Amino acid sequence: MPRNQYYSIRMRSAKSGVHISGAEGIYEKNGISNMVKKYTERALIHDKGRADDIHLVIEELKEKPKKISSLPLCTLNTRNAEGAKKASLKILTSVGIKERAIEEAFNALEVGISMRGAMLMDIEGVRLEPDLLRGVRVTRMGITKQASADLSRKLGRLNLNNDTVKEALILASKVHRYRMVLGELCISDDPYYTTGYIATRAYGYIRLPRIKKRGIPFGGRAFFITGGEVKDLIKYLQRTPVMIGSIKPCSDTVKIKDVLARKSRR
Ligand code: WAQ
Ligand code: MG
Repeated sequence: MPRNQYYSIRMRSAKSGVHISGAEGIYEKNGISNMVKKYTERALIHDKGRADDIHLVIEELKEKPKKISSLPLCTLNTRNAEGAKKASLKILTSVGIKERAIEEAFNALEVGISMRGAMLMDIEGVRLEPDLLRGVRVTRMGITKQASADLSRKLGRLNLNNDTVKEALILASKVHRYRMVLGELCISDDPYYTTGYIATRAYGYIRLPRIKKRGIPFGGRAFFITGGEVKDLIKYLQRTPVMIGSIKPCSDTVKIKDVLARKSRR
């Protein structure tokens, strides 16, 4: 038996046919049973209700996960949805995404159709994903034990050490590693989770508090992409195993002008 064999564990749950929650990670063999327990409990205890249908997949990875570092994280002090949108426009247009595309993404996320995956949009806002209802799901990402401990410590100082933030940062770090991806907008579909984020390779992961009002049960993700093979991008997002092996700085509330001035290099 080879040592350091890795497994992708994925969970999704539903209640009366409606999606409740999903989670995933990459683990070594001796971590599997613990995670199966954790993910099952998560599906059974959720703000959106107790799942009546839980799917767990445990898959041995044939490919060694690619190790990358996380995006740096910070938070803007956005006061409401309008402020969050304004900040998103400022930051995302500065990396070449057209205002029209960002408006289009906000509109699509606000109509109330929850997709399982993310929209892919070109910089003009034209949708490029082959399945417009489902979107593209990013899978096969995880974090090493050491990096996870480091991330918990860094987020803990900011009072942000929870699965929602950690998992979103892991997902975004995988996504923005791919050159074709210019930016991302994310709003949780959890009715009580009102902080969203935008991300770009240069600026990192930028949290946007109060991007939606409490009680709204939908959200979504949009990846803004530039020229290249969409097929290859989708294959990377869905299939290439990637693990976060080191953590970039996580900072407290920052001003938008500081974000724009301080581009990190990856
Ligand atoms: N791949 C692509 N899209 C996804 C995936 C995935 N693996 N998982 C979820 N989505 C899409 C889908 O349309 C969901 O409705 C939407 O994103 C939101 O998913 O730092 O919890 O899991 O405090 O509800 C942001 C954390 C939390 C901000 C985001 O997203 C912070 C969150 P959710
Ligand atoms: Mg959710």
